[in-house]
Amino acid sequence: MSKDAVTAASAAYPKPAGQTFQYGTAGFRMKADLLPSVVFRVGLLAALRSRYRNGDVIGVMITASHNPPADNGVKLIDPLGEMLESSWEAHGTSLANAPTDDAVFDIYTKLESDFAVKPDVKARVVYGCDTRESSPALVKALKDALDALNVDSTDFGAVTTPQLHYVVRCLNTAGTDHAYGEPTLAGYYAKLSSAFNQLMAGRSNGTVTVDCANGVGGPKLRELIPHLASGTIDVAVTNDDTETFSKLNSQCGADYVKTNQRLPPSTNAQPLARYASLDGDADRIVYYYVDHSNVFHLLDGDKIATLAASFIVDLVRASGIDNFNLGVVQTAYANGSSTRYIEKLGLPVVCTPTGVKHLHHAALAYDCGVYFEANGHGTVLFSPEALRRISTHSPNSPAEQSALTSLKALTELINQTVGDALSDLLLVEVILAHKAWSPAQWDACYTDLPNRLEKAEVKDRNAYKTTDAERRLVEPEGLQARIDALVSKYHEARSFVRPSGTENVVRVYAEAATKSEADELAAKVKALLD
Ligand code: 16G
Ligand code: ZN
Repeated sequence: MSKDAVTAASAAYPKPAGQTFQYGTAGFRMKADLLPSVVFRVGLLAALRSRYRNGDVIGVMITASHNPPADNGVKLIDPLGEMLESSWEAHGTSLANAPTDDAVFDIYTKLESDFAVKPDVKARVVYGCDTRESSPALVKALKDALDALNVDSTDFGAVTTPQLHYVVRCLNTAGTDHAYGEPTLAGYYAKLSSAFNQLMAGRSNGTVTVDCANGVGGPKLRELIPHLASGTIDVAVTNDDTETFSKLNSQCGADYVKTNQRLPPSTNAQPLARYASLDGDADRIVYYYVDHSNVFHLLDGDKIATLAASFIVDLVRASGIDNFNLGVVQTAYANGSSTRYIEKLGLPVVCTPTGVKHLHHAALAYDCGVYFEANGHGTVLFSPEALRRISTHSPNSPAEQSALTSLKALTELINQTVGDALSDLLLVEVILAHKAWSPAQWDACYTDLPNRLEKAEVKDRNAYKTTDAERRLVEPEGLQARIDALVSKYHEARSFVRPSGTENVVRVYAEAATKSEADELAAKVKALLD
């Protein structure tokens, strides 16, 4: 590696003056025009990480998910398709904040020597982006960094975030006994659809209408649909205009539906028909429907988690597999009714801080860990031992055989690297088909407590320190006691305050027995902040 090559390439991407960057919960995310230097330096970090991992393939995804069209972002994907190991986030932050090209190079070489990275290991990186107008220029910045370091790199173009996670895992497991699949989009569609078609054999589930947030999920869902066996489901694709950049995540998409708890205005909703919305990079999904009185009902990540957990538990029992440990992982945002429902099912449930990496990590503790954020990001993980037991179990009856076959197919249908809206869509469709449930029957499992999410601009969000999986504040001192005092005045109430990991705000969540109580509690807690 030559210093000149790196500093000369870096000079084309000067750091904007006066900006401080931080690798946060979802990588770097901000207005796209501030990002070229950050993306260039993330390219260097990806190369270093790959070499540190002895040439494992590292992924770089350029996306700002559900954020507005003017934003963009970048994050790294670790070898098995997980989020970047948290201890490396700080290295991303220090590279991004290096004031000069020389400083960039010095930090890179210092990390190289601190990690004893061997000089002869060749880095391998794959990358992709969502459909934003700013993506091609950022991809170019990334490619320039990879080329300056002579990295063996592959451009996957516009892909969903989970598709890139899938490819990374496939590449790193190829030829092993835990090979994950063919490392191409064709391989991804083949894997999901063959599992889906097997699970849907002889079943038909009617129409589901999918709002694609005018993001990359639209074209990718259209690529998936022809692989689904005819007669199984009919997927009606809406909000899939990726040419008009300003439409991305605007008045549509999973975040819009979840935050506003209402239909995208473009929906012509038919009573009891199924609707789903993806977010801008298709790693989140929520379902919803309107009833006969035209009242909107949201089926969010909590509802998906409970649906999946109860279905899998039933299949495991019906297969004759015992001592199988299934747990559900949620965050503080999970509706209190969902938590109580899971407890009633007799399943363990744990709460972690917000952010996929925390949930994912906690889910690894189980034979089968079901994790979802209420906002619709989630998946199901099967441990290697659970997969081994499922594949070697001998059924004692045709009924056990049939349940076991379904269980095996489910492990193929679910994207186990990260929450994946396309995989989750097929999962929900399969479960509803097996249970012959309408969305209203699904919804009837439990009734959400009314809730309210607010954000507050405060002087310093870093003054807010939480504990107990973000459910309680330890600082500012005395504030939690005042929140507790308010909460005690309402029925079935709960409220918490946490600093956002992606925006310069503090979030306030409240739930209570009635809508007016939840709204009032949220407003009163918000009024305590400064
Ligand atoms: C990020 C997280 C998402 C979380 C959100 C919370 C990942 C990939 N994404 O988008 O899971 O719900 O942050 O944002 O981890 P907040 O900290 O601003 O509330
Ligand atoms: Zn997303």
